Amino acid sequence: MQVIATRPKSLTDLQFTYCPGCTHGIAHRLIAEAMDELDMRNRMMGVAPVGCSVFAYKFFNCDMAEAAHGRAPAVATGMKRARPDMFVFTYQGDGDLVAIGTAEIVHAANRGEKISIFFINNAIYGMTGGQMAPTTLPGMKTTTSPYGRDEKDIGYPIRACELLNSLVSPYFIERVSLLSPQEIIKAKKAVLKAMQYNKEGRGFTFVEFVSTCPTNWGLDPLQAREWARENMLPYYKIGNFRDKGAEGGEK
Ligand SMILES: Cc1ncc(C[n+]2csc(CCOP(=O)(O)OP(=O)(O)O)c2C)c(N)n1
Ligand code: SF4
Repeated sequence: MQVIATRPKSLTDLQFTYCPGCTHGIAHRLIAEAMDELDMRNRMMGVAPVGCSVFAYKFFNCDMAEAAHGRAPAVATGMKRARPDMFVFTYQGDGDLVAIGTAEIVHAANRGEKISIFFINNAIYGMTGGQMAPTTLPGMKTTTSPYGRDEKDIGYPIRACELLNSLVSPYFIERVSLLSPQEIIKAKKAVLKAMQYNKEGRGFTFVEFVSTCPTNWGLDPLQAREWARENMLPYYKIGNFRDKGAEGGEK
């Protein structure tokens, strides 16, 4: 019998703990497939975040560490500097990366650490019950913004790719979405590119996934995808922001 799809070797056999329709599992799979295809697993070290993906250290079948909330880029920096022969990535939600971890991500990017960051933007704090995140959209209702985010009071949502793109050092920055099979195929290409650059030791690579949290958005999985398409994609525009490899190398 011809095998056309298997579970990536870079994922363990454990069943994911994510809610039905959550895009965390898709992002895990894309990263694991890239690790397999680029033959990086035996030299890969990942850093898991705090949030719904706190158990990422159980799901990825490579060396993994767990960082305190927001600190993954700092932990990854230490790992990569201590073991430059290894490949290092972090996996972080938006509460983790652009709230409590804002300083860590900005400075790791600014230093041009040779690590990959995979950033899951679902516009909300998922694990803790749907509180407002820095990425929550204007007018969006959450448990801590029951009348909708008021940008005059709270400020506008932070766009991580655009923020990091203001820095000189990052090597690769791209925002992708996980809302349809076609978009997932495109997302895979960005993950592969980030991982390839990681393998070649080129520099700091960052991929943001526009994601869904059906549970805390109070929608079913299909409605959540449509909601994200209508509301998130106009604000979080898909595209490549930086690719120094395509520009012919280091600037
Ligand atoms: C220092 C610290 N502050 C707060 C928390 C509580 N906390 C756990 S997960 C989380 C938010 C997670 O949201 P996000 O990073 O967006 O990930 P998601 O669950 O949506 O995937 C918070 C505030 C914590 N664990 N540690
Ligand atoms: S709460 Fe949201 S982000 Fe967390 S697993 Fe469920 S759907 Fe995914």
